[in-house]
Amino acid sequence: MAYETIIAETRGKVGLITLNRPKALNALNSQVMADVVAAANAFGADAAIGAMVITGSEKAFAAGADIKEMQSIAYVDAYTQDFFVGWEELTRTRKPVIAAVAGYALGGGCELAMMCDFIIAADTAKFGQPEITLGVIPGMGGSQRLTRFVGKSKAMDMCLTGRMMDAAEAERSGLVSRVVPAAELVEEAVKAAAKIADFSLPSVMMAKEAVNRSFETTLAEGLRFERRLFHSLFALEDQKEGMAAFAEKRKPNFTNR
Ligand code: CO8
Repeated sequence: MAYETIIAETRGKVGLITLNRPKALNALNSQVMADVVAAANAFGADAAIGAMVITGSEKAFAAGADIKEMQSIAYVDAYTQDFFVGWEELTRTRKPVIAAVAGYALGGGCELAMMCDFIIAADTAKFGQPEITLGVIPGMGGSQRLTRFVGKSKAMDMCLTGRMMDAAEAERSGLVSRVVPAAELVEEAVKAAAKIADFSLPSVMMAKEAVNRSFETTLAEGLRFERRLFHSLFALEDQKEGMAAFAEKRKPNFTNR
């Protein structure tokens, strides 16, 4: 399907979404939100797809929400329309989503990356929550998700000063899972997604659900939830296949059943 502001394509079992507003450094307007959510939902519903990658350009993953679209919004409209709540739909995608970030991931761009399941950064990546410089604050999860990723002190530093973090600092502080050379970013992210897509989809989905639950509940409840999911995997043919393949020293042939 053709979209206005993104390119959606498949690489084997991987759905690749590339933000494509080069003249605005991939600033996130309402159309980008609609396109990304629609593409993620389409890949989510496609049985041939096991994982997704969201990326931008070499210069910018996304330089934030579209300031020019936002600047004249009236409070009453922002509130009654629950401005940008639509991005939350992306976080309900049940298949894994990897953010592949090169260049600027600022404001809503950093927040979009953090909505994904993990972030692979190019050595050129720069993360920041510069909303304070515009007289506002993060509005797509920056104050909440960044704090969970990097802790209070660094999150406060980023949100209050608006400074940027480079890829090395982002890796050191746990914001990104790995840093790769810029020229290999998309290839590495697609490779990671392809690896995930080769595993048994139900177990991949449960792993994602279990890790995400740790953000929303107590340790005791989370451990119980994880154990119940673990038990339920023994109802799958893929558990029998995966363990038989190990015992027989061969590669498993998962069927997602
Ligand atoms: N919105 C709209 N247009 C943008 C944005 C943006 N966020 N960022 C860049 N652009 C445009 C520029 O206006 C420029 O357009 P034009 O050529 O027509 O003038 C073009 O992209 C290229 O940008 P620059 O010329 O500025 O490129 P530089 O290389 O000189 O600078 C920077 C790159 C440093 C990234 C710079 O563009 C910049 O500072 N951008 C803004 C960064 C920012 O403040 N982001 C936060 C935005 S606010 C936000 O994200 C809030 C999220 C929460 C919303 C949720 C609501 C509920």
